[in-house]
Amino acid sequence: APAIRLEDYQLPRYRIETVFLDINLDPTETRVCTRMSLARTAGTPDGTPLELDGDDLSLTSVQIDGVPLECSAYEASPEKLTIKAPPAAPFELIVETVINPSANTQLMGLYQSSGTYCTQCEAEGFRRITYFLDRPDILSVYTTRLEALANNCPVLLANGNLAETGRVEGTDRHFAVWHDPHPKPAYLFALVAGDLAKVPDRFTTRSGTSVELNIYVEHGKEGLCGWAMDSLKRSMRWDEETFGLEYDLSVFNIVAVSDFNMGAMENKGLNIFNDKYVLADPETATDQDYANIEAVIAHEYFHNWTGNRITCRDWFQLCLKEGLTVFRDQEFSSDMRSRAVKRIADVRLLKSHQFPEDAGPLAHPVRPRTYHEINNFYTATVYEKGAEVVRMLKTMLGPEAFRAGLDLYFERHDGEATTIEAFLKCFEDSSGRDLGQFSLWYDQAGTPVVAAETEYDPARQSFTLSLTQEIPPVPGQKTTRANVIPLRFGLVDPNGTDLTPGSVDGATVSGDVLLFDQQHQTVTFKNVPVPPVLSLQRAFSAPVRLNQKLSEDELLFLARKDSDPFNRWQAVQTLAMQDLVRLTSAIRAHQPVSPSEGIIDVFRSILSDGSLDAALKAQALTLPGEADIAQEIGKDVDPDAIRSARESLRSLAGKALSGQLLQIIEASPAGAYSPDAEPAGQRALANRALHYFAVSDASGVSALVADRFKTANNMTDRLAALTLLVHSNLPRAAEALAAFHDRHQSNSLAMDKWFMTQATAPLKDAAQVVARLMDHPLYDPSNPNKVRALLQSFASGNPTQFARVDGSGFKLVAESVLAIDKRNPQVASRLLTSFRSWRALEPQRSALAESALLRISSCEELSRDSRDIVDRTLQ
Ligand code: B3K
Ligand code: ZN
Repeated sequence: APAIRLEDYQLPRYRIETVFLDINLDPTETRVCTRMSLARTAGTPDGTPLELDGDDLSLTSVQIDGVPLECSAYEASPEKLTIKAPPAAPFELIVETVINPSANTQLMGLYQSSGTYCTQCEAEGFRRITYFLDRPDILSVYTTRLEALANNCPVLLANGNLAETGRVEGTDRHFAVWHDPHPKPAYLFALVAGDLAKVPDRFTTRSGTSVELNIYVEHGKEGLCGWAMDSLKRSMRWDEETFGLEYDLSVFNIVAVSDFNMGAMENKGLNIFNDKYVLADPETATDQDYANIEAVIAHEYFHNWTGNRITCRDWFQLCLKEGLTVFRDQEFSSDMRSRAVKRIADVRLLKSHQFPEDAGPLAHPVRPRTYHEINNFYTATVYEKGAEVVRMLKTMLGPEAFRAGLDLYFERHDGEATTIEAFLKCFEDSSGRDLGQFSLWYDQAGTPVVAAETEYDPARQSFTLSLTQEIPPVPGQKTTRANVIPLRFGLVDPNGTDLTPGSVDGATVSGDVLLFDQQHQTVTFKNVPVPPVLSLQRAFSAPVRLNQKLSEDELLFLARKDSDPFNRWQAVQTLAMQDLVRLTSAIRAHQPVSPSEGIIDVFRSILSDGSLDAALKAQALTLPGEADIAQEIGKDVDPDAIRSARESLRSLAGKALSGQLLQIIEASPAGAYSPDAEPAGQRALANRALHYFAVSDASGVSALVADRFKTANNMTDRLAALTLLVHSNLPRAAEALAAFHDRHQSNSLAMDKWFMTQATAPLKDAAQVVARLMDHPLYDPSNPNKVRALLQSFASGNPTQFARVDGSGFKLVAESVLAIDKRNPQVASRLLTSFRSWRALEPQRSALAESALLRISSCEELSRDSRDIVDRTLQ
C-alpha cells in the first residue's frame, strides 16, 4: 500500500452534519443502520463521487432520500462504498451493514470483552462498524439508538446524554437512545452494552451544573472503583482551577473492560478503559498502579477539551491532542504529588522509551510527515516528546503568556479540527513572539545532543559557556537545522547558592532560562565573583542529551548541593552512569572490576539528608536501567556485561550501606495502607533499600525478604519482595510464587504481575519459563494485558534473556509476533518494536536479531501494522 503523506492533505468533498445510528446488537449478526445527512463542501464539482471508508464490512442496503439505490449507482467492497453521482443538493444517505462482534479479535470497531459489547474507534475503527467518511475533520452530531436483549444487556450506553429508553414491544429486547449535541469526529464514537454494575457519584461544576458520574464494571468489582472515581473528581476540579475548563454534558461515564489494546479511550462522554487503569485496592494494586490510574483517568478526562472539543484535522496532527494532553496530565500529577519526583519519573520514561525510539530505525518527528499505518504512530515520540515540546513552550514564554496562548486556542478553535500551525499561532499572537524556529521541534526527528563547556576567568570575573548542538543521523532525514533549546540553569557558588550574574552576553536570558538557538553559541556571564559550578538543563528543561564536562568532584558537589532537586538526582545518575559504562568495558575486556567509592558516599549522604523526601531518595538510589546503559554505550552492546556491571555496583552499595539500609527497611510504614504520595514514597524507599540489602553480606538476608513477602499487607510490598526472591533466585522463590498464585489466581490483574515477575527474571531459563507459562491455564493470548505481561515484558524488560546469545529469546518473541499478528495486529506490531535497537548489539547478537526479523519479514500474510514495523526496523 502507498504511504499516506501530510503534503497530500485535501479538504473533504462532502460533510456529514448529522448521524443517526440504529444498532441492533447480536453476538454474531449485529445490524447497523446509519442515516446521515450529507452535503457537498464549497467548491466540490457536480457529480463528484462520494467515497465512504469501510473495513471488513458487508453491505445490506443503501438508500438516498428514502429511495433504494440501483446497483449501477454505487460500488461496494468490504473496504469502500462509492456512490457514483450523489445529488447536488444536501441529501440523506441510509446505509445498512451487518457485522460480527464476536469474531472481532483485533479489538478495533465493535467487539466483545467478557460478553460485554464495546467499541474502539480511534484511529480508524468506525469504518469497521459502518461505511463513513472516517477522518477526523468530519465533525457530526450523533444520535445513537441501541437495541439488545434486555436480560443480557441491561446496560446500554453511547456518547452524550440519555434521551429515551423503552421495551421493544412484543419482544424480549429493549432500547436506549443517546444524543450527543457536540459535533465530533467518528473516532470518538462509542457504545457499550452488557450486564455491568454501576458505581455512581456526582460532581458540581464551577458554574453550578450537577454532573452525573458513573463507573461501570463487572459485577463484584464495584469496591475497586473508589480511587478512580476520586481521581476523576480531582481531575475535573483541577481543570477548572488550572485552565478554566469545565465539563459540558450532564453525564460522564467510564466503563472498564478487560480486553483492550491500549490504556484507555477518550470517547465523548463515554470513556472506555482497560480495567488495569480503573480497578484498585491495596490487596491487588501497587502504588505505581494507583499513580497510573490517577494519571490515565485525568488524561482521558482532559481530552474532553484537548482532543474532543478541539480535535485533529488529520492523523499527522496526533501530537496536537496527545502531546498537549500528556503535558496536562503530568501537570495534574505534579500538583497532586511531589513535582520533583513526578518530573524525575517522567524523564526516566522519556529517556528509557523515547530516546531509544528517536535513536533507532523507528525514529520519526513529533509530527510525522508520512505513514503506512497510523496505529504505529501512537508512540513515545508523539506522546512523551510531544508533551516536552509543550512544556518547552511554557518555559520559553513564561506561565502567563503560555496560559494566554492556551486561552486563545480554546476561544479560537473550539469545535474545530485543527493543526499544529494553528496551535502555535495562538501562542505567537498572544505573546508577540515568532515561533518559526520553535516549530522545528515538531518536524525534526532525533534527540539533539548539546555539548557544554565552561571557563572561569578570575581576572575578569567572567564565566563563559560554549554550547554546541547537533542532531545525530536519522533514517530519511538529510539536513537538520538548529533548534531553539530553552536551558534552565543556575551558577552554583561553593555554598550551594545560586549566583545572580551581573549581565549576560551572547544569548537571551530571562530569569533562569537561557535560549540556545544556534549551532554554536558562546555565552558570557559577567560579575561572577567566584568560580561557580554550572547546573544546566534544570528540571530537564529540554528533551536533549547533554554532554557537559563536569569533573567527578563537581558532580558530587551538585548531587549534594544543587538547589534544583531534579539536577541533584541527575548528578547522581550521571555519576552512576559514568561508572557503569567504565565497569562494562572492564568486564568486556576481562579486566578486574572495582566500582568507585564516590557514588557510595553520595548514596550515604542522600540517605541521611533530612531535607529530602523518601520518594526522591528512592529515585536517587535507583541506578540507570540496563537499557539506559545500553543506550548510553550506543554500539557493540553486550547486555550480559551491562548487567554484571550494574550488579557489581549494586552489591558494593548493598555491602557498604547495609546498616543504614536495614534501618530504612525496618522503618517502612506499618498500619493501614494509604495510596497517598507520602507513604508511597516511604514504601518505595524501603523496597529500594531491600533491593540493595538483598545483595549485602548481612546474615539472614533471604529470610528477611521471604518474611517481607509473607507479612506484606499490600501489593506494593508483596510484589517488591516477590520480585527480589525470583530475580535473585533466592531459596524461597518457588514457594513465594506458588503462594502468590494461590492467593491471587482469581484476580486477572494481579496475576499479570505474577506473569511479569517471571518474564523479567534475569535468569538463564527465562525464555523457557515464558514459553511454559504460555500454556498456563490463566494465560490467554487473546487478552492484550496477558500478552504485555508475559511477552512484551520479556522482550522489553529482560535485556539479557531476550538477547540471549543462543538466539532463543529472539526466536520466542518472533514466533509469538507471527502467531499474535493473525489475531490482533496492533498487539503484535507493538511487541515487534522491542527489536528496534538490534543494530546497537554486538555482532553475534545483532545477527541473531536480524535473522529473527527476516523470518518475520518473509511471512507473506503479515498485517499492515507488523509489515510497516518490520520493514522500517530492517531498513
Ligand atoms: N487516544 C487513545 C489512543 C488510541 C490509540 C489507537 N490505536 C488513548 C489516549 O491517548 O488517551
Ligand atoms: Zn491521549
